[in-house]
Amino acid sequence: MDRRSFHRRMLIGGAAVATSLSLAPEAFADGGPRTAPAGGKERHIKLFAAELGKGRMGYGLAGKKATIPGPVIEAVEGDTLYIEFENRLDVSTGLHVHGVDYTISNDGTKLTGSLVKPGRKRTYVWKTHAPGRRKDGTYREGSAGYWHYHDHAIGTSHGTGGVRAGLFGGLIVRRQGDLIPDTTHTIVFNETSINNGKGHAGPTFEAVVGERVEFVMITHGDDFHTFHLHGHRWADNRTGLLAGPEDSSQLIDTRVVGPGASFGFQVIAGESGGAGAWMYHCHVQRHSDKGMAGLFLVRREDGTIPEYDDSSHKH
Ligand SMILES: [Cu+2]
Repeated sequence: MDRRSFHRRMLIGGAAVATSLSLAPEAFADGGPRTAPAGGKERHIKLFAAELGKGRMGYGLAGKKATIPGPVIEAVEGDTLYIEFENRLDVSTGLHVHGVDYTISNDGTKLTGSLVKPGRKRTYVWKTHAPGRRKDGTYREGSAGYWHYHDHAIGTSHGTGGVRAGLFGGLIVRRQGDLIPDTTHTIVFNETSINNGKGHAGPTFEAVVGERVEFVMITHGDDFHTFHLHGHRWADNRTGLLAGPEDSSQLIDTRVVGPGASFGFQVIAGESGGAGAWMYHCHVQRHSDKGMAGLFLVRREDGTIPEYDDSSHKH
């Protein structure tokens, strides 16, 4: 995105918030943050699983490379996702998803006969729904949330080998009107690695002050961790954002996470502390001392970062 137009958007967005404490989409002036459209669409995605060498495996979108973590898949409540999944591995695998609606034949497990043999394809159908009322009048929650998908077949019938190798990715289901970020990053604590990186260290994420940055945070493996981001905070609720002054969700900058869990949030990069090399890391000291940390590099508009020597951090 062009930085100048971005900066202009931020100023307008800031003014809108200052005059109205509501975050309802209609509160934004022209040029304010984008919001999620109405759901109800059919989304067709081609996803594959492939070897990445040295025992690593990843997911990729057709025409692109497989990565660890796999691509973030997005939907709006009411959408149906048709995931045409191709198994390029030499073992059977499947797609197992959390949080959304699917029939047992879309479970992605051996038990349910919903795996894909090497070289074969299968379309998994993931549905989502908006909040509503059941026939008995009770409230039914919607599908919106920060979810994830992963292998549930390789190594053991729980996918212990596949997940260890890197077969996982984020799934975001938005509610109509949810704020759309400028960028989204996935952070996966997998055993004591971050995104299966070398020496436990996580990737460097970059932003310019004022950008709306979203993080999807997933945990796998056998360990519990405490996710922490320096200089920023978020709300402990579905979106990570407070809806307004009456929203009593707790503001946090750490969150205890365990295997199979996921959550997400958005921050305005450097909103309160400005530009800087802001660390994110596991706050279990034994884990952070092993190197379970990464950087959220927030630059000034001119590209510089205070108190930070780029050259000393190049690996
Ligand atoms: Cu940890």
